[in-house]
This record gives sequence, structure tokens and C-alpha cells, in this order.
Amino acid sequence: MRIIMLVDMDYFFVACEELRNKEIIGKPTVVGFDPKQGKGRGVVMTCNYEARKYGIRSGMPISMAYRLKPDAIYLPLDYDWYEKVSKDVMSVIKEHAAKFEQVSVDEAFIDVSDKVSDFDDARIYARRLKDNIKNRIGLPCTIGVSYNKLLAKMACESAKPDGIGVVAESEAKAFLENKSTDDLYGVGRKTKERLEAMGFKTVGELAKANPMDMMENFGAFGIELHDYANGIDNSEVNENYEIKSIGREHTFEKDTSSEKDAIEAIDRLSKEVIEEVKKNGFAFKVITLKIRYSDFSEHLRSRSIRYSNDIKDVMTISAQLYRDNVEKDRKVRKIGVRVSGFIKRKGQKSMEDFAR
Ligand code: DCP
Ligand code: CA
Ligand code: CA
Repeated sequence: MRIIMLVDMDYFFVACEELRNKEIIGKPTVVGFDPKQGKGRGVVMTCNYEARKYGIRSGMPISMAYRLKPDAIYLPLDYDWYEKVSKDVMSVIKEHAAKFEQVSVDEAFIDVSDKVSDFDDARIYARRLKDNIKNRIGLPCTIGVSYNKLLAKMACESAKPDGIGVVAESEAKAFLENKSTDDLYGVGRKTKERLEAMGFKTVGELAKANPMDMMENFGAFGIELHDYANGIDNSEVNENYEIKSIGREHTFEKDTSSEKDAIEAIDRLSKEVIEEVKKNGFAFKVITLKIRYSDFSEHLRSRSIRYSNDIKDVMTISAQLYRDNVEKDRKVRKIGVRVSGFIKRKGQKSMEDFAR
């Protein structure tokens, strides 16, 4: 029998802030962009559970958060700090299993099949891991435990915050029965709506769908969905965490049609992106520029080059993509620079030679 755990840190960015500023503990706190008395732009990256009591959520416009709780504590983002904490957390988690897969900055799967004999045992093991993270790093997390990745993730979501959720094989059906379809991995708002139109509101209903109907409507993904609804997920904990792209975005204080503003933003974003690229020892071959206009419509333009890790390539090509594609009579709300198509050279510090 497989036993998989998903460790997800609680309210991660704010928890990282708490580590270096005890004053904010227990007070409603938001990490994101400056709310500027309710006129600020950009979104809430995350908030602690005290702030969630007021209805504040990740992804919400910061101005709306401000309306809900003007006297919450608002802190700017510090990715470097969160990444440092993340690294420390991941190294603790890694010690607890041979098979480890980081899935995001604050989340990792481990396969502990060879460490524990059953789910009672697994619960004790999860408790020990949770205590180790708390004692050594100082942060709370939630751990989901089950026989596959899908259910480990869902068990974790259900046990949040500061919990341990266990779903054994015998419990899976009852656990899934009344969940909403968008609690399943890969189901967003659109898929949820399509499923609802087909008459499936709950996972329990979806589990009884005719696989052929699912296939007809969603292709191979439909079969996968039907499997998920029945608690089936055979995917392995994959040891290689792969970063697929690195990007940064900037929302302007005021929507702008000035080329100078845009190029300034591109230069700054390029610098941040390259720092991250070099930290990982990557070279990239695709550069993508995102332009979001004031009506929120979004345009992506990409160009491929020979492998590079040179900031000049990111700056000049992003600027070029901007000049070639921007609609001059429209105002720009946000600009994003992203690189992808990575290769990694192990143990090689400088990629300069390699890029030629
Ligand atoms: N994050 C982000 N962009 C998003 C969502 C989240 O940059 N669209 C960041 C902020 C979070 C961190 O990633 O702190 C982890 O995201 P989670 O979804 O795991 O949320 P939290 O850890 O903040 O809260 P929870 O306790 O619900 O896990
Ligand atoms: Ca989290
Ligand atoms: Ca997470």
C-alpha cells in the first residue's frame, strides 16, 4: 500500500513575516501591495487567518481588502525572504522521506510507504514531521495523508489550518461524496460550470457519471476526472521539482500609455527575473511579454532565442515585443516579463560561454 503526504504551510507569506516580527502575531495581517488608503492597486498575495475572518482572501484587490479591514497590518512582498524560509522548510521535510516532490514555494509531497506500516502509524509520523517544522523553523503547517497525491492534497485542504487530515482507502468514498467538483485537482471555475451543466454538482455525482460521456465532453481529461471522482490517482511522487518558467509583473500606479514608463518597468522586471534565473543556474530560450490593458484584456507575446542567461537579452527583446505589439491608443495597467524553456547545467556557475 502507498502512503503519501502533502505538507502545505499555513498562510505562508504572512507566517514568514511573523518569524521576523513577533509584533504582528495574532493581528489581522495582509501581504501584498500598498493599499494606499484604499486607492492602491494590485492584489492580496495572502493574509493570516485573523484577516480571513473579515473576508479578506488571496487574489482579492488590495483596495477591497482595505475596505473590509482598513486597520489590518499591510506589509509589502519580500520574495527573497520567503524563498529563504521555503528552502529551510523543504530541507526539514526532505529528511522525512526518500521520495520528495516540491510543488510550490510552500508545499511538497512525500512518499512514506517505506517508513510507516498503516494510517495510524502515518498519523504519528505526520505529527512528528509537523512538530519538527514547528520547532526548527517556527512555522505552522497542515499535513494531508492518504494513499495517493489527489487525496493527500484534499485531506490537507480539509484539515487547514494547523491540522493533520488522514483519508484511508476505506474512507475515501464518504470523504469525496459531498465535495464540490472544483475541490478536485485540475477543476477550475469553467470546468466546474460545464460539469454542472451536465448535472454533476458534487464529486459523488461525478463518480457515477458514464466514462464515455466524460470522454466525449472532455477527452482524456474527462477520464482522468472520472477517476479522480472515484479516488483514483496513480501518479507517483516525482522527485524532480521542475521550475517551468520564471516571471515578474508590475501593476502601474496609474494606467499609462507612456513608453518610458513601460520600458522602465521592463528593465526592472528583467533584473528581478534574471536574478532568479541565475540563482537556479538556468539558461532560457523563450521570453514572453505580457501586457494587460486598463479593461483587463491581456496580450502575451513570445520570442525564442538561443539559450541565454543574459539580462540584455531579456531587456531588449521584451522592449522590442512591447514596441511591436502595444496598441498606442490604449492604456496599460500591468506589464509582465517571463522567461521559460530552461536548461540547467549542474555545477556550472557561469553560463556565459555556454550561451554562445
Ligand atoms: N501565493 C501567490 N499567488 C497566489 C496564491 C498564493 O503568490 N495566487 C503565495 C502566497 C501564499 C503562498 O503563495 O502565502 C502559498 O499559497 P497557498 O495557496 O498555500 O496559501 P497560504 O499558504 O497563504 O494559505 P493557506 O493557509 O490557505 O495554505
Ligand atoms: Ca499554504
Ligand atoms: Ca500551497
